[in-house]
Amino acid sequence: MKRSVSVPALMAVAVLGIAALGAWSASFAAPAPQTMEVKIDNFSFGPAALTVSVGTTVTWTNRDDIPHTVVSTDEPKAFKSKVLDTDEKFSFTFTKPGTYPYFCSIHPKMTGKVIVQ
Ligand SMILES: [Cu+2]
Repeated sequence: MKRSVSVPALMAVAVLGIAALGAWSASFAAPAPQTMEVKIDNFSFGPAALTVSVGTTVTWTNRDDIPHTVVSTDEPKAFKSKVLDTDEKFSFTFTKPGTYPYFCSIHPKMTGKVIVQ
């Protein structure tokens, strides 16, 4: 091996350079859109009341071992999920301020709300 700089060393420099460039360009990117999680477990939404800012995407995840839905109570409905089996998710992005009550259409006693400010 007569070369003063090995190929692996050059590759390492290249990888570090790309990583640094990525970090640098990420610092100029728009703030990442906010996301919030609601867990469905034991026949309840957690948290039952969630306050978010406009533009937030809320993702509901069914952690229960039976199917549930996430359906807006208002008419017309702001959002309506399909039936979510265990570990399935439903997401909705709230673009207007207001209070959005919702329930599970299979178990109507399960209710929650999202407050968008
Ligand atoms: Cu349910």
